[in-house]
This record gives sequence, structure tokens and C-alpha cells, in this order.
Amino acid sequence: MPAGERLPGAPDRAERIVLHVDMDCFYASCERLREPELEGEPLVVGMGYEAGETIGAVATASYEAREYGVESAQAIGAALDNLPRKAEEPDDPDAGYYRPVDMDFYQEVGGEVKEILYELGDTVREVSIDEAYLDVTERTAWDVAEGFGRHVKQRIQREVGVPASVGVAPDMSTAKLASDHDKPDGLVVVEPDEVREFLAPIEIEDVHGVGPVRARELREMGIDTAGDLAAADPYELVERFGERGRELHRRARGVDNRPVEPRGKPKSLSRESSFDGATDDFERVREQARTLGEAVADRATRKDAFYRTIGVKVVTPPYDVHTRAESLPGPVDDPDLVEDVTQDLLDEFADERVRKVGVRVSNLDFSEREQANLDGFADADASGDGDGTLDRGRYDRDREDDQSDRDGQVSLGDFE
Ligand code: DCP
Ligand code: MG
Repeated sequence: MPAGERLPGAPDRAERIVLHVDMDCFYASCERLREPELEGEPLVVGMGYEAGETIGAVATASYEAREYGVESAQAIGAALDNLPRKAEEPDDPDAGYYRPVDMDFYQEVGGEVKEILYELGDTVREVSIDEAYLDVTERTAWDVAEGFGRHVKQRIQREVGVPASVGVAPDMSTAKLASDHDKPDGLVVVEPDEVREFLAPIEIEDVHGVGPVRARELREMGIDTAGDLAAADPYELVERFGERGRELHRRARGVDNRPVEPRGKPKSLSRESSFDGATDDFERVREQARTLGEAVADRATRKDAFYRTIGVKVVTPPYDVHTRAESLPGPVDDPDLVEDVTQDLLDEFADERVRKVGVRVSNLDFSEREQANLDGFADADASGDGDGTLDRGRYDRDREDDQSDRDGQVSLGDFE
């Protein structure tokens, strides 16, 4: 049943069970996955701390580094003042480790976490690379919700190897506050009759929808906590903030009816990787594309996704993004075809220097396997398992240029 819809007689929203997951110091945890000796050490992930660089910012800091006052979005100079680099001060016990951001890797780890979450929730709303809401109403009950939350954390830790904090509550905004309440490695369950009490001491800045400006105004009105906000006169809030004021008043009282709506199935699956600087060795590019294509095809298979379009992305210096794609007459699950098509599409770039290459399958179809056997769609194996015997000659080789990818951005969501 879609989220938000209830059959007559089914539990109303007060009995919804929403679970929010937010990974702990996510980029730093990913770095620790491949460099376990960084476990327990102050670790900063960011850009621009290399010798001679002065512009840059911290993406995240491990909890040990936060003790030194290092935090997300801090200028790298300030971070280095608080916590010198171990590489430069090897004998300083108060020095830390710095690592550059590697989005491709974090996306991969985040993807593995999300796969587990999709198994565990009735519906999942992905919010960012390290954060998601799950509606788990049908999967658990309040008296065992803590055990369920622990199970979610343990599965992520065991199968992916990174720590998460989890909050469980009857609505999204309380669940988010709950996951943040006991970070890192937190697990906080707020049952329906505990919501008001849980929210009461929350600082006004932390209430969802309250930005720094509104927080200042609220504090001027003597409203310092969610409890104060809940107790405030709603008419006064509406007078001051309009409809938004009413909404905030409701949130502070734990009234948040938003259903956990999935963002929808992915529209495409892709992988890309950069070369140090740019390479003029096109065999390397081809080889890399082969590896990426295998990974993408494998992910599609695991997600039961069939694709109608196979594409490549090639980034040439200074940062020109070229995308090429080929549409197939029907959906396939065929790793060999991914390789053939991507290698063909790469031909036109053979004389270019390449900074980055990517492979994407799109126009995804998640319907049942047998439906992929379209009439007239060559498949020698009647079982329909797509064993690579498709007759390429039959394809209408539409070329398309995907304009949406031409902005040169390091797009995380789309060409993930
Ligand atoms: N991020 C970033 N720049 C920011 C904030 C965050 O690049 N200003 C990145 C790095 C984080 C990731 O997004 O690892 C997730 O953001 P979170 O706000 O969840 O922060 P963390 O996961 O790092 O820490 P926490 O344990 O507080 O969730
Ligand atoms: Mg996080």
C-alpha cells in the first residue's frame, strides 16, 4: 500500500513508525574503511589543505577531530590551526590526518548502505548520500522498535563496515531529531506518548524549518526551545511568520503528517572515474570503461533493472563534458552488450586526452524478467535470461546526446 494511504480501520498516522538513518562522520568513516589504521584517530576529509593551498573547506571531521574544534564547512586554514597535519608534525600527539574528498568511493559505499535500507523499510526516502527515512510500520512494533533499530545499525556495520545513528519515532521530523540525539553510534526511540517530552528541550535552531534568522526572531520572542514553541500562542506565530508559523508550531508539538514517500526508482545507474590529471593513453580509458561497465551492469542485475539505453561520459580538458548514448529497441540485462556499446561510443574520442570516463545505463525498467522478451527482440535463449546472444544487427542505433549532462558539473545524483 502506498505510504500515506490507509485502509479504513488500519492504524492512523499516530501509529506510524518512522526510522531515520544518518551515517556518522560519513566521508571519514568511508576513508577508515580502506585505511583501518585511521580508526580512533582525528581525521579530516576536505579539499585544499595540500601544501601551498590556502583555499578549501572541511567536508567532515571524525569525532576525534571535532574535539579539536574542527567541523564541516570550516575553512581549511582554521582547521589546520586547530589540528596540525600529522604529515608535517609527526611527533605532535595533537596532530591529525587529512584526506582529500573521493566522491566516487563515498557514492559506492552510500549505495551499499541504501541497498540494505531498501530491504528493511516498507518505503524509503533517500535524503542525501548518508541519510534516509524508512517507513517501518509493517516491519516492527513499538515494544520491539529498539531491537529493530539495533538490527538496522548492525546490518550496516557488518555488511558495509561503517557506523550509523538511528532514530525511531512516529513522524519524520522527530525521527530525524532522534537519530541526531545521541551521535555517534546513536540509537534513540521516541514512542508516540514520549514525543512532546522528547521535543521540549530541543534548541529552537534544531527544529526542522527554523533557519538562523527565524531562530533569532523566535529567541527575541522568548522562544528558546521546541517546548517553548509548542506552548506559544499559535495566533501570535501566524501573525509573525504567516502559515509557516502554524507549521512550526505543529512540528514543535510533534505533528508531522508527511508520509515517507520514496523518491522513485533511480532513472539511471552509472559509474565514473577520474584519471590523475588527464591521460592520453586511450587503452587505459577503454580498460577503465570496461571495468565501470561491468560494475554498472552488475548493479543493474542486482537491482532487477533492465535498461534501454547505454551511454558513456567523457570529460576532456579543461572540463568539457561529452555524453553519448545508444538506445535499444527494448530493455535488456546484458553485460556484454554494455561493453560492446560503450567501446563503440568511445571510438570518437580515441584521439582525445581524457580526464574522466563514465558508463551509464538508463531508461530503466523494473518490471518482471519475462516481460523483457519483447516480440521480435532477438534472444536465442528462450529462457529470456539475456545470455549475450542478442543480435546487435537488429538494433536501431539511435544516437542521442543527453543535454542534461552537459553542464560540466560533477553530478552526484544523476551520473552517480
Ligand atoms: N558534507 C560536506 N559539507 C558540509 C556538510 C557535509 O561535504 N558542509 C558531506 C560530508 C559528510 C556528508 O556530507 O560526511 C554527510 O553530512 P552530515 O551532515 O551527515 O555529516 P557527517 O555524516 O559527516 O557527520 P554526522 O556524524 O554529524 O552525521
Ligand atoms: Mg551523517
